[in-house]
Amino acid sequence: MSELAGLPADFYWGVATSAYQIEGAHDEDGRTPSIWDTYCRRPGAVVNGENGDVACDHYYRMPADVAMIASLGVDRYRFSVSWPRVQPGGRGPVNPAGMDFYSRLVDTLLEAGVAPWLTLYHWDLPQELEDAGGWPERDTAHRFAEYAELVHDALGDRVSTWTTLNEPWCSAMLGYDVGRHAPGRTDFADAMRAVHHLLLGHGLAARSLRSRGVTDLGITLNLGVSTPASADPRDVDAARRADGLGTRIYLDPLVHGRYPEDVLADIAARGAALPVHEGDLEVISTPLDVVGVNYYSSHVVKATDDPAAPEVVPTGRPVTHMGWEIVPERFTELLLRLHRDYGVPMAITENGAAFEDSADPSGFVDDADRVEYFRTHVAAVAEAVRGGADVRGYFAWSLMDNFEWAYGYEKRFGIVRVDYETQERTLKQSALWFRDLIAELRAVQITSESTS
Ligand code: IFM
Repeated sequence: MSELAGLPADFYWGVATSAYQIEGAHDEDGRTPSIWDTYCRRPGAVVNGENGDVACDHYYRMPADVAMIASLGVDRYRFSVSWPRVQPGGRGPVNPAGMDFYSRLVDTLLEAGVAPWLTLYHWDLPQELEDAGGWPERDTAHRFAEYAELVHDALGDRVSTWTTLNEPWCSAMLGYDVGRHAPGRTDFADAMRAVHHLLLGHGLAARSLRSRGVTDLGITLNLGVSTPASADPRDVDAARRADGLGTRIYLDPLVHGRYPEDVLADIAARGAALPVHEGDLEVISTPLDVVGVNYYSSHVVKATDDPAAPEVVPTGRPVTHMGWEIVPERFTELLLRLHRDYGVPMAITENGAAFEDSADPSGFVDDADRVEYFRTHVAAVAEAVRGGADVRGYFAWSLMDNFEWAYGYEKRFGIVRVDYETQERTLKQSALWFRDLIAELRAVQITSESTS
C-alpha cells in the first residue's frame, strides 16, 4: 500500500474494453461491416483466420457483464461505440436499434453505480467510408464529427466523459503504413494524411461536443519511451524520430497547436506531407480536459541504414506473451515527461498484459505474472504522481479476454477469463487483486477522512 502513497483521494479506478473486441453480433440489428470485419476475412491477416463476429457475445450478455464490472468495485467503465452499429455505412440517420444497445448499457452502468467513459472511435471505421478513401480523405474527419453529434444526441444526457479517438497512431501507422491492422494498406504518404485527418476529426468532434456542454473531453494515445541504444548520434537521432512519429506528432498539435518542425522535415524527406489547411491547427488544439495514456511497454532503439526503420534492441527484460518488455520504470518516466512537456491532466486509459494463462478445471487462472505487472505499473503511476504528474485515474486493460486484433483470440489480456466455447466468465486472480486493491484504498481513505 505504501507504494501507492500520493494517489489523490478522488483517484478513480476502472476497467476498459472496446466494441469490436467484445460485442459480437456483427450483422445484427442493422449493423453494417467495419474495416475490421473486412480485414478479418483477408486470408492470412488474422491468426487462425479469426474475427469478431461473436467475440465475447457482450451484445447479448451486457447486463451480466455490467454486474460483473460492478462486483469489482470500480468507479468507471471505459467502452467504445461501434460506428457502423449506430450509423450504418457512416452516413445518414442513426440506427435506433444499434443506439438502443448503448443507451441500455449506459443505463445499466448508472444503475450499478459505475460511471460510463465513452470512446467514440476504437478503430471500427464503417467500410463504406474506407471505400470512399478512409482516413487519408479529409471528408472522413467531417463524417466523424457528424457521427459524434449523433451519439451525443442519444447519450449526452447520461454520459459525462467523452473520448474522441483511441490510439490514432495505430489507426494511421498500423492501418495505412504497416498494414498489420485494418484496412491493411501500406503507403506511408497515406498514413501521414490519415494522421492529420484523424486529428482534424478529433478537433471537429471536440469543438462540437464542447459547444453542446461537454466538460470532460479527451483523446487517448498509446505512448511509451524511446531510449537510444547508445550515445552514438545516429542512435540518438533514431530515438528522436521514434518519439516524433509516436508522441510529438499527436501531442504537439493537440496541446501546442503546431506540428514539430523536425517531424515535418522527416516526413518530407520520405516524400510525404501532412495535408494541413488554414485553421486546422486551431481546431485540433481545442482544449482538452484529459489526455488518456495507454501504456504497455517502451523501446530501446538503434539506427539502421534506413533512417525510417530503426531497430528495436532487446534489453533482456522479461516480456509478456505479446513479446513486449516489461518496463514499469519507463512508465513513470513517460508520465513525468508528459507532465513537463504538455502539462495536461492525464488518466491511464489502458494498462495491462497478455500472458499464457492456464485455467484450472473450474476455469480459474492464478495469474501471478499479471498481478505483478499490474502491481508494478500502478506503483509506477503513483511514483509519477508523487513527482508532480497530474494523473487522475487508472483503467486496467482489459475487463475480459477478447479479440486481440491481428492476434485473434490467442493473446489474453483479460482480468476475467472467457471460455470461448461456452462464453463463461471467471474472475482471474488479477481481478480479485484489483478488486481488493480498490476496496483497501477506499477503506484507508475513509479511515483517514474520519480521523482528520
Ligand atoms: O487490445 C488493444 C486495445 O484495443 C488497444 N490498446 C492496446 C491493446 C493491447 O494490444
